[in-house]
Amino acid sequence: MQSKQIPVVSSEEFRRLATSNPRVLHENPWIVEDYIKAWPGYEAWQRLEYLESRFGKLSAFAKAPNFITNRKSSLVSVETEFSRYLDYIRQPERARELFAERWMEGDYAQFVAQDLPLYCGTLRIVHKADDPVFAEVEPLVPAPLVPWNHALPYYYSLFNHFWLLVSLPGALTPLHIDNNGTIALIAQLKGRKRATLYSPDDLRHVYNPEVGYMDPEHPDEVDFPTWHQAVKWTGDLEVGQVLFVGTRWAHHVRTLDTSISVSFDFVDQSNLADYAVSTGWAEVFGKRIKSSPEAVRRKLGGSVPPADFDRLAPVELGRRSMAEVLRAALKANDGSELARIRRLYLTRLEQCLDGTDCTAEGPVPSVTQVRGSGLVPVR
Ligand SMILES: O=C(O)CCC(=O)C(=O)O
Ligand SMILES: [Fe+2]
Repeated sequence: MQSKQIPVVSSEEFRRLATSNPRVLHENPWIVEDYIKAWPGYEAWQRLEYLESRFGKLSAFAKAPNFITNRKSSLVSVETEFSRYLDYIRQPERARELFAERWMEGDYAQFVAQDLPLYCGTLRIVHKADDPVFAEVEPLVPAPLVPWNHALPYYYSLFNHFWLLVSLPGALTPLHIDNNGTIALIAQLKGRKRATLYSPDDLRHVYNPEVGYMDPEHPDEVDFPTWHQAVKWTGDLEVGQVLFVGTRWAHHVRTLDTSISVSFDFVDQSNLADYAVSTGWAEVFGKRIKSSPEAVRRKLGGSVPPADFDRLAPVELGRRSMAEVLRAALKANDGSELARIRRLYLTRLEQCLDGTDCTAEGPVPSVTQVRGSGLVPVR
């Protein structure tokens, strides 16, 4: 098996690379240094006390591991408040008392037997594009990258994420792909994490539709007979560094020290087409419309025939409704950058809806991810 080190570059070097190659984030993973040290909140976000004062009241799910992506793995989970989870981070030996009566999947005995820290790895700290939280962590991406998330309707409520992740040594995020063709970044504020990645071309070696994703730390020869043909990209992410994961790159992350990170999924000029045809957001949107047709019908101005709410599959309904939302937003076409992005999104979505082409740019394996106890489209 071939192994490669994820390149570490300064933000200046990254600027040069990305300026000359708009697909730089998709060809291999990158670790970019230093630019997050200029965030207004950089120092505050390194302190658990600050994060507790800011987000302690949020409800939180903590799981061991973070989620599962292989049918043969199991998971335990608790539902709690983020402040209580931070008590656990400070004093993991108090897990039994802190989470008594709070086990959702499995129980304390199973948790002890698994010998894996609970991980609150999906704490949602923003709900909309203009959330004030963003001001503390600006810029989320280095120049010359320009995220287009703010132009995509409902982006932050359709399973795309900006999350705060606090974890103990040994905490595990198993191999997976982020939803919706997004590019992911993991920005490291405290402690270290070890990342292992595989390219979209190598997915067929590390993903088996019958079972799920491989465990890169203990490859199973029977379920993944060609795993050694895949190139394994590895790197240790240190404080002040940011890991970039391109569209459909599979990633596995092991926390090495008590750690604080944020993870952010984004869309820019390089992956808008992938986002437009992804089934993830469309399914979430379609299901939401099915469960609240009245509210949505009002919003759509009656442009999607009422009969379609029941008749269409969620993905199809989600796509059609998004096309309507975009057309309505574009009515007052003002020539702005926002309008230009929405026009591109709509054009790609219409190509998919008229049956011409729903395939994404790169190879698209029909992957699913097991998240918690349910199967969801790959994220
Ligand atoms: O930092 C980690 O544990 C992995 C985070 C991640 O891959 C995600 O949030 O999608
Ligand atoms: Fe991820």
